[in-house]
Amino acid sequence: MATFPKDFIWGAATSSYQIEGAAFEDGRGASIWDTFCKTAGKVANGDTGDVANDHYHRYPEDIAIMKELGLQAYRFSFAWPRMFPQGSGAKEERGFAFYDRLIDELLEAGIEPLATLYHWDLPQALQDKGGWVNRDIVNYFAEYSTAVVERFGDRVKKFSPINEPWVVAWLGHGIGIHAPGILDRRAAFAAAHHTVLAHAASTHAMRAVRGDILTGPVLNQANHVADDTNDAAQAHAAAIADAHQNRFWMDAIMYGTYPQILIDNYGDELTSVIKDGDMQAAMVKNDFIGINYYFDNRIGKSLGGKPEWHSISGLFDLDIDETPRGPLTDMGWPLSPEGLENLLVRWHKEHGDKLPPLFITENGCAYGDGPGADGAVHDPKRIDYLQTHLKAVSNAIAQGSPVKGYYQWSLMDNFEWALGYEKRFGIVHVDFETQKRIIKDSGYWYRDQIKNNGSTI
Ligand code: PNW
Repeated sequence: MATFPKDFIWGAATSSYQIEGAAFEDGRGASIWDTFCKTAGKVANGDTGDVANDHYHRYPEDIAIMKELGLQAYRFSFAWPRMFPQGSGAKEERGFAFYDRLIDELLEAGIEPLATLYHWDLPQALQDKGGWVNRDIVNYFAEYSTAVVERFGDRVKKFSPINEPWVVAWLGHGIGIHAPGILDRRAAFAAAHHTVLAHAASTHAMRAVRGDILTGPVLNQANHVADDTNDAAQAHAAAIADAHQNRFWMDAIMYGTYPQILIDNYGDELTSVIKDGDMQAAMVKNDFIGINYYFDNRIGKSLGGKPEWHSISGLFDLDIDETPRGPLTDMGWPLSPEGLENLLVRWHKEHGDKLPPLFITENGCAYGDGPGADGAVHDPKRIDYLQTHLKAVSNAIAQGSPVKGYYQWSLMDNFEWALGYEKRFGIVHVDFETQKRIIKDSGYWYRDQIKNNGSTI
């Protein structure tokens, strides 16, 4: 049995490039993902977001599905290049008008929007000026943030500036498996610092337009768990990993500091981009913190110089065995629901009353189940994943962690970035040939939990 507060918010999430399609319609400018997808060898099967789920045209059907599932809230993102094809300056009214239609239809269906301003589809024109590595991005992002709240702030009351700045910095600029595909630790530290400044600048810009909106970051967090905490190398690796993934943004936003261990180990790669006053500017009061949680990372013994599983550790000069243990999802990610509970309790203990309300802004898993002979999609492993993670959320709440809502990732199967359409995270199945949607068993299961406020979890 699980218990959730009466006003707990039950939602699901998507992002613009992953579902919208219509990549060349109504004046939309190119984004860095358009460019990346067309670069040979970057995305599985040569997949692109050109059509994706065709949500740009099928959003009424998708909202009808949300309604059928009983979703109370929907987290989506704006495509910056739809509204500012060149990133700044001239506006494209047809882009703004699309989001008017989407938001109005959501409200009509009684579904509360939570809008992300940046879920990785940077206007290519801004990348051509250096993108996240160029400090000017802070002003461009603030200008865009102002325009968004001026237009939509009458109807959208929850905003989040940047989705997963860790991924922007480290997958985009460190190991280059995401757009813009840069492999350079120094560039990644610069991008990371600029996401911190851009978060603060965007928050202030949005609040200057309206006082009645709630804003907060969305951070992808994980525990980094050493097999043997008495092993000095493992303990060191765990501390570095925790610092660059979790504490970098938490400490900056809450206290205006970066973890000393990063400064000690990477020196001017980080400090050279910090200007006087930056760290004071970084500190910003958030109305909530969004946490995206998928899995914990294992930190094992030295491999003798060859980091195995994913190469972020290699980038940080950490020689550890990261091979995950136990059953894996289609992403190769392990199952660690206890990690979600630990994380939520950790922030509550560390920050106490200073910690704003938390939302789980993403949580979910990829499994490839498709329609069976009966036409239904049976995905018991996804149900199990959602059940165990929601139980973890309820356990954390019982220990005092201020979690106020949960947005499942993802409403529907979609373009899973460099892994293309093969990895299916949806509680709704999508046939990408026909665009037919089928609610999976997990979708019906989630509908029942929403109805009961999770009381049978
Ligand atoms: C998130 N990791 O990305 C994104 O916000 C979604 O757009 C994405 O579809 C979803 O998770 C599933 O991947 C992540 O390497 C990408 O730890 C990579 C990691 C975590 C989250």
